[in-house]
Amino acid sequence: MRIMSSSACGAPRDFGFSDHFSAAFASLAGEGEEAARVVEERRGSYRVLRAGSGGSPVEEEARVSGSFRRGADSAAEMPAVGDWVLLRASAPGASGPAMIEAVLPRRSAFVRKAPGDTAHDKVEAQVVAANVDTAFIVTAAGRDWNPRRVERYIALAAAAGVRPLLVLTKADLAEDPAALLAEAALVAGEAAIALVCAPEGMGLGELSSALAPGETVVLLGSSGAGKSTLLNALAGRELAATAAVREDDERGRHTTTHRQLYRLPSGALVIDTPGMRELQLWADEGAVGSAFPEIEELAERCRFRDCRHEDEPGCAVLAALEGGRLDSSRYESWRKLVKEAAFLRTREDYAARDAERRKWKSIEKSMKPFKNRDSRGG
Ligand SMILES: Nc1nc2c(ncn2[C@@H]2O[C@H](COP(=O)(O)OP(=O)(O)OP(=O)(O)O)[C@@H](O)[C@H]2O)c(=O)[nH]1
Ligand SMILES: [Mg+2]
Ligand SMILES: [Zn+2]
Repeated sequence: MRIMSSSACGAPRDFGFSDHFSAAFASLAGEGEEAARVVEERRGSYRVLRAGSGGSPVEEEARVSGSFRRGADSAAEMPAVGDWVLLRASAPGASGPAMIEAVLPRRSAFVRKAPGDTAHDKVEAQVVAANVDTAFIVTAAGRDWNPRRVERYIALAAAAGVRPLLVLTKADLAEDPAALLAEAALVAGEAAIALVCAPEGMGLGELSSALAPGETVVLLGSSGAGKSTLLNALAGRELAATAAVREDDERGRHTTTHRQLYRLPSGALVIDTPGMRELQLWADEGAVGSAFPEIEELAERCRFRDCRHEDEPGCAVLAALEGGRLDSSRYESWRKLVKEAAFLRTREDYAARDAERRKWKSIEKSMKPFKNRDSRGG
């Protein structure tokens, strides 16, 4: 096992290689394996960044090794942008990509339900970004504004163990910025809110607390919300392509097509992502609850500890709702998301059990030849 010297650590540190990962690396890395961070992913092919010989960062192509692929039980275990991985360089003189042998334990993972998955018996998690400190929930003033979608993102962030920050873009298009901010405050829960106009550099200072050197931020939001424009404004140069939204409905054109991690001159790391077409919840009821702190606070005063806030006597949530102290659309939204999370949990249990069953089946199968030989007494 090789422990990285502090000089070799220079480049990984610049990419968020904190003590957490350095400890994991020290205990897990095998001979000839280096730590590298996944900076780009396109359909099973990765680009990773590692420390070069002189300590300067080297970016290269990588693939997962055969043994890694065979050992992975689900899509969520595959490397994702932001992951720290154990990398084995291609043999000296040999061409071909380096091999990813393992993913270091994640500190956080932004997970969503894989899109287009309507089968009743299968639910797959997809890791959108790993080892993220803050999620910028990017939403534009105008027709992109959708408080219900923001609540979903905030629940997802809570489930990921990631701090959410609501970024309202296109401030110049807001008819009534004060009203927009007030509406945002209603759904932001404990998340901070920033109103920005990236092309003019307005409001960017409010994001600086999340952009300290070595901190990782992921940009999430629908296509055309202005994620890549924000990235470029923060970087001070054009790192990612942007394109005008459609005139008729203000929707984006899915300009960004893959997830990629960039390093800002300030030393912060920003993951730009493609706009999501559908945002399905991958959160438990606890994470949903934390997106609705006002309901959680009221719930403490319900008569029954396991109150569902539906029709129970002495329910403080229902009382606040009737008294107009709790916004009814917030209550409805909370109910909907809790139901969704509960439904997903039953599906998830099923999927987990099914995966386990299949695993044992294949182990049994591979043991059969030996068993048969035994029974023949050979
Ligand atoms: N008026 C105005 N336009 C903006 C602002 N920010 C971004 N835009 C424009 O919005 C359009 C879409 O911006 P992008 O940055 O490409 O959006 P995106 O979120 O990256 O979209 P995808 O990559 O498709 O997910 C571009 O034409 C930007 O110039 C803003 O603050 N004000
Ligand atoms: Mg983009
Ligand atoms: Zn109650």
